[in-house]
Amino acid sequence: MGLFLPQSISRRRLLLGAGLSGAGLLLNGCGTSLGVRQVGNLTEPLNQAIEKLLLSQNAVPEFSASAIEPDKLLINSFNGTPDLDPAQFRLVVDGEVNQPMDFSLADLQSLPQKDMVIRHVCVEGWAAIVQWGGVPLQALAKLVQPKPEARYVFFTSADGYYESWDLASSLHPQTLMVYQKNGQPLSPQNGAPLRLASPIKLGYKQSKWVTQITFMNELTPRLGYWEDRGYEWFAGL
Ligand SMILES: Nc1nc2c(c(=O)[nH]1)N[C@H]1C(S)=C(S)[C@@H](COP(=O)(O)O)O[C@H]1N2
Ligand SMILES: [Mo]
Repeated sequence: MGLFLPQSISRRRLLLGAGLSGAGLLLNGCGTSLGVRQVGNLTEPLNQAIEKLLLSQNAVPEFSASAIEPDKLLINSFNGTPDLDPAQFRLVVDGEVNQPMDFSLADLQSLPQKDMVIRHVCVEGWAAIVQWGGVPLQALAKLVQPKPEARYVFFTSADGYYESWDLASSLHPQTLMVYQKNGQPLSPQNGAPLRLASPIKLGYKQSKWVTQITFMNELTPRLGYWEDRGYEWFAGL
């Protein structure tokens, strides 16, 4: 993956300032391992469909930190814990976007952090109030700029797990890509370096060990690991 050259940034800024979309003009095909600190300064409007969607979404009430139930979050992994080196980790964000990118863990941690205390609900009959800390998927979307046709998001995990979400749920203000649990770095068993967390979906939608997030126009026959074994796709709470 190429570096994001300052030269490219200033050229990009120039083009954006001139009212051009900047789509696909400036970076090499495989995207960029960021200067998030620099890119974060570039504020671009999302496409109108997404702007409208973001405005329409209300936050679910959160719990206070004293409500956290540290012992109640059970480990639920279909295929053990994959061995991921946080220093080598990259999150690829691609698909139907104007600007595919990849992020190191440090890149993600340099973006504004959001913490939330929410209830995690597993379909197997247990639940736990958990604090998660990370970056809203919405913020990553603002960087990669989904195309107006994007309607779904596909999450690929390092253990062979996979999930697809509708765009609205993916861009909900409390749908986060998290690297902290209960104020501590996420443990490997809970999905480190990076997992999904959201109060609006059942536990099986919340992929651990996420390595790739792909915006899509259509769903593929692979809906999700558990969905392809009979579970419901939307799985809203
Ligand atoms: N990659 C991956 N993500 C996953 C799973 C899994 O097996 N692999 N299990 C899911 C299920 S069913 C639940 S309830 C939660 C459990 O998260 P935890 O193990 O951190 O409590 O992770 C979800 N995400
Ligand atoms: Mo679950």
